[in-house]
Amino acid sequence: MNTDLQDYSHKRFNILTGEWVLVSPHRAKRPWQGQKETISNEKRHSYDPNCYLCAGNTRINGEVNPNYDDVFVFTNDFAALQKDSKTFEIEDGLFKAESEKGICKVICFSPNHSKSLADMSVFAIEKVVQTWQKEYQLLGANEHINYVQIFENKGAVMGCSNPHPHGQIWSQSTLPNEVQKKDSHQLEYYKNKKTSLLGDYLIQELQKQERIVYENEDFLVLTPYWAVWPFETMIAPKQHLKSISELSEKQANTFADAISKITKAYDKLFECSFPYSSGIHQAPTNNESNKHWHWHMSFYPPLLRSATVKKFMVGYEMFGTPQRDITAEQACERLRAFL
Ligand code: H2U
Repeated sequence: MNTDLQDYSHKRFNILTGEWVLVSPHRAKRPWQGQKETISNEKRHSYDPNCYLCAGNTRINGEVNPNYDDVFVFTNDFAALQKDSKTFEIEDGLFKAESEKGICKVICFSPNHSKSLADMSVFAIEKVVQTWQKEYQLLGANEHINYVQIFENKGAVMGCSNPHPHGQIWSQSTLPNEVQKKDSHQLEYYKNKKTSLLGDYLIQELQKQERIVYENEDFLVLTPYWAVWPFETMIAPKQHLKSISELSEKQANTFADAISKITKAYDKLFECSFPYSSGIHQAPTNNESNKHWHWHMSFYPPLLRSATVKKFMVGYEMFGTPQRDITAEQACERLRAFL
């Protein structure tokens, strides 16, 4: 390993977004007298009569959830994007706006209110993966849907409004900012080399063996070289696949295994139900070949030193560049201890 990276301030390049992250390994020991989060380790009941996501309960709009057995999907009652939004474009001098259509869904991972993905069996997570695959295809088939964003906000510290295990799917006409960046960098690389940018990166990671947290037959879980969040990880298929719809049945299972392994390790790291935002970036559903896309899932957890000390993305990071103290290699080593 290049020890300069562990001792001196430096910046690292994110090949997918074209952005830099500032790394300050010498700073990890600074004292903390700032805000401490309250992380609840209180055991929840498997059913909460007041939860709008529990089976058989009534949602805010009056609709009753079915008595679902595993995964349940419904259209978000407070959707951020409207399916029938009027089509318009405004170009008024320097004022520019465009209409945006979309469909937003909520996906309940389990009827059991007390669980999170980390507590669920690989078999149960596989059902979530299969539902993601189905929704990606279903939503993507709509004429006005060109991108499907699957994500989960876990934990009150991430702004999650309900502890019931659930995620969301927002689908829309155009590519969101983060996806746009990854689309253009992967395309440029693919045009030049005719290989997958992320695939070639994974080969290099396998050779180095410095940032791989977990590996199974089909997937790598790693702390990316350019990780921004202290314990950020990525799950990526070794095979060059554009989207989760290309996963075989076996790969849906090994993907579920990778999710299970990393979420369990997270919970063990600070002995709490580890908060994070996770999301899948994959090929747009715009009827183009999108051969340059190599799908992957990222976990962005906010916790820094313990269950109660979180990282704030503020100050220099808002005005300059994201910055981290603990290196990706150190984070990998700490997570690997729980696998
Ligand atoms: P978060 O907890 O991740 O914020 O998401 C919960 C989502 O559930 C939120 O987007 C939706 C909210 O709009 N919701 C409904 O669609 N119906 C309800 O009855 C309550 C919440």
